[in-house]
Amino acid sequence: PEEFIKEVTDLYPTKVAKKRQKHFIVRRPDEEQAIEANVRTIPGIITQRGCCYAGCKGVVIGPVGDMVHIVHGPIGCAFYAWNTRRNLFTPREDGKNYLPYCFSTDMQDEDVIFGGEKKLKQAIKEAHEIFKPKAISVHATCPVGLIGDDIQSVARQMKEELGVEILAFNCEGYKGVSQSGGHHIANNKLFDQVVGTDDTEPEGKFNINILGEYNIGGDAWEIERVLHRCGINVISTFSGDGSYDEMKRSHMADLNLVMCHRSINYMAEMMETGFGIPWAKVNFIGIHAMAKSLRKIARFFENEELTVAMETVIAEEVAEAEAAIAPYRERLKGKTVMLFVGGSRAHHYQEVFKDLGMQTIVSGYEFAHRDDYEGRQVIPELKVDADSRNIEELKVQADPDRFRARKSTEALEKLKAEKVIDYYEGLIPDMGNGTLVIDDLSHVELEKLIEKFKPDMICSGIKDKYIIEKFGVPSKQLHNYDYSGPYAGFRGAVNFARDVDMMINNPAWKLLKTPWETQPILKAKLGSE
Ligand code: CFM
Ligand code: HCA
Repeated sequence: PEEFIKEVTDLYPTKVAKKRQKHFIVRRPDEEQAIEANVRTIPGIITQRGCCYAGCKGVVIGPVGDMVHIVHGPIGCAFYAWNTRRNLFTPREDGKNYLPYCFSTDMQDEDVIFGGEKKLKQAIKEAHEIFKPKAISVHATCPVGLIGDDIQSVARQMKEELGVEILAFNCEGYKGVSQSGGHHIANNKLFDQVVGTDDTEPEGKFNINILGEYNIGGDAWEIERVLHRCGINVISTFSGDGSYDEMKRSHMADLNLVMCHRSINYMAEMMETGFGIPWAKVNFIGIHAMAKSLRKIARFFENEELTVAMETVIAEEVAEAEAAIAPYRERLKGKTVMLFVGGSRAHHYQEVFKDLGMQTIVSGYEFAHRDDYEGRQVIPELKVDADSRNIEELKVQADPDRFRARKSTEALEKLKAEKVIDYYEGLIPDMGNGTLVIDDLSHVELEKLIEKFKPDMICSGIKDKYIIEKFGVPSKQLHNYDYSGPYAGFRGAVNFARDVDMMINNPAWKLLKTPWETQPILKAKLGSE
């Protein structure tokens, strides 16, 4: 692997090579290893990353199905975020579901020159008149920030005029260095304007929220199915199958489960400071990861009845899922895989591959921060650069009326010491000796990885799926699941095993000849050297 890093970074001009080298790690379990992450992608390099607007509207806010989400900007930004992320939603009693719609101000040259505020007001008014939603969100795209439309003041005015909550997000695409800034902006406003605004007592005995679960391909439904069987009441999910009303009362929960740490750790921390709700990092991907996460919940509640119920459910569900994946495991064990996905799945999915006897040889995130790689203990030493300073950090204090300690100080300290709450160890500690970790993988690096390590499968996204497959390697999309799913939970793991087997063991790959096997290809160096 060391040789590989040299070979691949030698392809770059010297300055670029020096920068990129810091984004590679050869895993050595006896060393403490640091990686460069959450910094600007070098211009000219083909990255898999997206923008701030994608992180705010596309990822965190978009899945809330009973709100109207208006994209303020030229139509492309709205169009490309229209039902492309496979976040599914079940309408509640009111039957409202706006996810199939695409709402946009469709900004034209004229609006860019003379300002788009009038058009935005008109759009909010129309959406309100036609659909009467409980709340409306407004998302700013790049030109809105450049011309200086004051969407916050428009939101205030229209809230007053129409009497409906309006959340305006200044998530212009260029803010920050990736989607990640958009997650933070989305978390801030949800915390500020939504969470803690309805004090209805929850009905369940063990009340939780699931944070950072977006119901891609129905994942949240499978997770909830199992939690309900155990006797857990899910007040709200941020934000898969998410409902505005449910998020308003999420502060009544006793525990927050954090699935995707990257996109929602801000909310977990703010809810802990503001309302006293501890959080526990979970991973529902893979049979054993799912069982382990359930046991963490049982440990937190320390209730005999719940623990017994959970163990019964685990025993039944594990046995059923193990039996179902056994034939696939037989055909998949020993296969190698590489994972390059967003900010959490490159870690989570390693567990389901372990269930299948497969080995992760290279892994990396697109836009995660160092804590998602190295663990949360590095947070105090993280550099706040100009790009991060660009994103507001809310100063949160305990809510004078709503803060409630969920357990005694001693009990909480004990759970912290046991790493049950407020703890995430990151991806790197789980990587095996000699494996590679690569941050913000570039296109040329991906091609070289395939040539050098010839993996049996690469998990990635739409930007590189077909390039990988042209190399004769099957590529599984871990963002949209190649239109399949759910993959979370016990039954999800079985679906995943079936789909991976279908891909890897498809005889078609053996028939495929890549162009360089039959004809010479040009070799060139990047840059001016
Ligand atoms: Fe979290 Fe996500 Fe992900 Fe993410 Fe994403 Fe996604 Fe992802 Mo695509 S919130 S970081 S910004 S788990 S959209 S549901 S699949 S890159 S690994
Ligand atoms: C995004 C959304 C995305 C893209 C997936 C992909 C998703 O980053 O804006 O590149 O295939 O999950 O839909 O991550």
